Amino acid sequence: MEESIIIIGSNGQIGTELATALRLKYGEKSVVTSDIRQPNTPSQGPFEIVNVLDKELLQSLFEKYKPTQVYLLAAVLSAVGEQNPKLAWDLNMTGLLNVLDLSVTYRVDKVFWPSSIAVFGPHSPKEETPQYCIMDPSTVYGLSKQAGERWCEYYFNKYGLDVRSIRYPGLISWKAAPGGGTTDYAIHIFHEALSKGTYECFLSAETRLPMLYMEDAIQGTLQLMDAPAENLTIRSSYNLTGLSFTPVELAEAIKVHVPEFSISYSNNDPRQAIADGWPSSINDEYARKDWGWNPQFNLKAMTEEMIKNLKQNLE
Ligand code: AKB
Repeated sequence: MEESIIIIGSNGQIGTELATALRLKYGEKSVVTSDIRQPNTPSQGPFEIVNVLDKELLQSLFEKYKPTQVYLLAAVLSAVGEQNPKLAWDLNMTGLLNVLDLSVTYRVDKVFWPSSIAVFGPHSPKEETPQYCIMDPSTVYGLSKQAGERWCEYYFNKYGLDVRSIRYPGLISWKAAPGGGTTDYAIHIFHEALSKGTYECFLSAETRLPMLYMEDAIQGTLQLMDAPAENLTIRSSYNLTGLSFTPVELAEAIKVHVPEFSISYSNNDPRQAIADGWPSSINDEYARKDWGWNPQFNLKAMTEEMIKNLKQNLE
C-alpha cells in the first residue's frame, strides 16, 4: 500500500533531515512536511502551514492527506522551556494529545513521537541509565516528555494506536540549527571553532552527556518505524544512545582538525543545572534487542564528519 506521511514541525533540527530521508525512501510526494512557518529552503515535496495547537486546522490536514504515518516533531526544548514553562507544557502536551486523538480517528497506521533523556532526573542512576528506573525530571520539558510517554503507552493499550518513540540524547548535526536545548553546545562549538577558533562553553569542562550523531538518529528512527509491531516491547519510549563525552573531550577531538582551537567555560549558566540532572550515559539494550539498534558514529568519526561538512559549507 502506498504511504502517506505527515511530518509536523518539519523545519527543525530533526525534521529537516528526517523529511529528506523519508522522501528518499517513500518518494517526494508521499511525504507532507508542515510547520508554523515556511522552511528556509524550498520544500522538496508538499508543505502545509499548520500549528499543532489548532486542532481544526490539524484535522483538515489529516482529512486532506489521510496519513498512514505521522511524525510529531513540534516541541519546545529544555532550555527555552524554562523561560516559558506554561507555553512549553501547552505545546508539548496539547500538541501530542491533538495528534494522538486525530490518529485514532483517522486510523493512522503508525505514529512517531520523540521523547528525551530529559525524562530522567537527579535521582535516576547517572551512569548507563537503564530503561526502567526512578524518573524525577526537573525541567518542564522533562515533565512534558515523561507525561507524553505515559500518554503514548496509554493510547497503545486503550485504542491500539501503534505509537513508537525514542528518548533522544543530544543530537549533533550540521544541516539545521538546534532549537534551544541544553546539549546545543555540542553543535555551537563546531561552528565557532571553524569561524573564530575559540568557544565559550555554557557547560563546565567535565559535564558528560549522552549524544548521538544525526545520521545515526535518522537511521535509528527509520529502523524503529520499520520494525514489526510484535517485536516492540516498549510503547512508552526507547532509551537510545551513540556516544557520551564532556566539553573538554570534544574540544580535544576538534583540536585534531583545528590545532589553534581553544575553549573556555562560563559560570552560572542556567543550563548547567539542567545538565547536572541528566544522565551521563545511557543503557539502550532494549533498542538493540528489539529492533537491532547499532550506532555507527563514535567521537572521532562524528567530529570528522562535522568538520568536513561545515568546512564545505563555509567555502
Ligand atoms: C535538549 O537539550 O533539550 C535536547 C534533548 C536532550 O532532548 N537536545
